[in-house]
Amino acid sequence: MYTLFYSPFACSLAVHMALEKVGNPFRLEKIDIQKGEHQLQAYGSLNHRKKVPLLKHDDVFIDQGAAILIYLADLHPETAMMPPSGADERSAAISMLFYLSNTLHPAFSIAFHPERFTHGKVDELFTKAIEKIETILSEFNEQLATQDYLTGNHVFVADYYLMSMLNWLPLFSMSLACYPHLAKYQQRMADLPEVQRAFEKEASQL
Ligand SMILES: N[C@@H](CCC(=O)N[C@@H](CS)C(=O)NCC(=O)O)C(=O)O
Repeated sequence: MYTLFYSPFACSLAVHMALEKVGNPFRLEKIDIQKGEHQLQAYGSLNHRKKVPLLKHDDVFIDQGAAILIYLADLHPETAMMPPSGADERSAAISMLFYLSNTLHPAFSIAFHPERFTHGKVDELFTKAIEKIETILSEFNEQLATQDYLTGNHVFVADYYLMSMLNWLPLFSMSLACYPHLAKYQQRMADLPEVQRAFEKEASQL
């Protein structure tokens, strides 16, 4: 049995989408980061890094969103959430997942909490983070002019990860108006049943 420790509409949403795609019963444990529940001892005893997502799979605990996504894709090859080892598309799919996790997600983390990352000017760091996000959105917009999903014409777990982050743009008064291919991509992703189920369940938990 899987248990996902998540906060509504945080990056854990990507893992939620993947679990919906797998389709086996799973439990959701809400750790509301807006209320600081991730800082509480009860959660810290499960995940000393005090972040979501955390996945419990029987006796195994695994954190780091990208790692969890690969873990689930590997355990459920029938879902085709990652290209299999040896497939031509595998390198691009892994590379994209790492790019999201080590470049785009940290830019959002800085934009959310610039004060955590500098002893200097918070406003300047915030502006830099937003510029980084815009640069990456432009890059993806260009790629999506000629393909339906991030690394081609198949949905892989990196798409769930990006989808969870696109949802944060309005929090920074940003939109996809200047990124038409990315806007169409967001709609295409929003139409997927696993994405719809995850959104609906998390919206009901706000
Ligand atoms: N490196 C971690 C980062 C996870 C992360 O930053 N999660 C955020 C939610 S999107 C969180 O728990 N934030 C709470 C906080 O930083 O106080 C991963 O990739 O899973």
